[in-house]
Amino acid sequence: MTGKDIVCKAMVARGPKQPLVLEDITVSPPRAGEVRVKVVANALCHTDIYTLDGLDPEGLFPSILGHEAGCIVESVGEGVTSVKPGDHVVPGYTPQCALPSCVFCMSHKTNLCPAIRGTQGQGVMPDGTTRFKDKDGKEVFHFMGCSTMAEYTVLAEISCAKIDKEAPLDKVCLFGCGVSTGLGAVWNTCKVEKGSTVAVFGLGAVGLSVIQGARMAGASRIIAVDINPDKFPAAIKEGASDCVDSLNGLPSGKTVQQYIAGTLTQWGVDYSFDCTGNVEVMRAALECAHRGWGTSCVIGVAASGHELSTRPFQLVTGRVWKGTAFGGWKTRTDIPKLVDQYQRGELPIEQYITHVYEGVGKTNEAVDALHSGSCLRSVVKY
Ligand code: NAD
Ligand code: AHE
Ligand code: ZN
Repeated sequence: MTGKDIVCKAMVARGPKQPLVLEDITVSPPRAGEVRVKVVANALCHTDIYTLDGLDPEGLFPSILGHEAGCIVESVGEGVTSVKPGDHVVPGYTPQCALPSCVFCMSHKTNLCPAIRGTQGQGVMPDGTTRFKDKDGKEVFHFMGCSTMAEYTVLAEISCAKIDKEAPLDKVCLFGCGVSTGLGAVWNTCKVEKGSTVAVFGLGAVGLSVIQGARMAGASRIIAVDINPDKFPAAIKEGASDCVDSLNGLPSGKTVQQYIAGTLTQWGVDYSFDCTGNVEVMRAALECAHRGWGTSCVIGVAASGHELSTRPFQLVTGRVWKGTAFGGWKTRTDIPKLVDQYQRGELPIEQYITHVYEGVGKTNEAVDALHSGSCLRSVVKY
């Protein structure tokens, strides 16, 4: 084991639906195969809030949430070779062990490396223990293998995407989750072709990045759907051709799926994406997909206990239902490439940063902003 304990500030999630608590925590040195990082900036994702609200069946308390961050390596544990102190990394909640024996890492069909998924879901490091203690010496759980609502955190080496040191960490932190997920859902999971028609349900950062990805893929028509029309200007800027207010803007007697497949289009869209986490919306997204071949992709994360339903006839008549985790990107190989694309000016992401805060202690304000409906991503700089 190398190094010493670090005492630093963190926002601790003490219980469901409670504000985060600013506390001094002790972060142990990284053990074999682990990396301790200084978190420079952390963006909030809807999944953090969903877990804080007690909706995640895997949610644990007390824990340190956060999984969309830009970090600098402080120290490394025994055997770590792919990063060194001073390197810049974006943590990935989907690791990439890259071992020839990992059928998932060796397959081009998926990014779902299961190497540490079991312990990650239990809120501990791969050896089954935590690196966080509160001021009373009690253990605090990790979250999604990241826990970036702390000034320092410990990651598995296989979760660290090493990126260009010139890239601004308070911007490229966004590649740690939402924006990468939306782009990857379009480019990797669905492989949307030029000329395709697309419908996007939910216009947060994930839905807007689906629109951005679809536009870049050459989609001919992009239908943007939300219950909050304030989201439409941003959707149009990203490339939406039609906006649908599914709460107050539908012709009477029509569901949103009937309006899209029947009125806006004859047979439905080639691709649809759920970016809400609402299972009724997931159903609508499937049912507005084109008869014979339309594909619908579930991105949103549904609350504990919620299940999908549709008439099997929808699938018999050629629609395909699929889903994506982190847009299919392989963390260590692909995040650095997305960052490079951003650096070259080919992939703008600043438009998603609507709120900025200074200091980890401001994270509750960032949470409130995300609840407000006017926020896409709030970035907290530590
Ligand atoms: P967000 O809260 O910023 O955006 C959600 C949007 O959906 C909002 O604009 C909201 O008005 C809209 N909405 C809510 N109910 C709706 C309805 N009934 N019909 C239409 N629109 C509705 O969230 P986000 O950060 O963009 O994340 C979106 C979803 O994606 C969340 O469920 C999040 O947990 C999930 N997510 C999944 C992955 C993955 O890998 N699968 C990655 C990141 C986020
Ligand atoms: N823990 C939940 C599921 C949460 C979930 O689906 N997470 C998404 C990422 S959301 C990022 O903002 C995911 O990629 N899941 C794959 C995985 O391995 O966790 C539950 O239902 O138990
Ligand atoms: Zn996320």
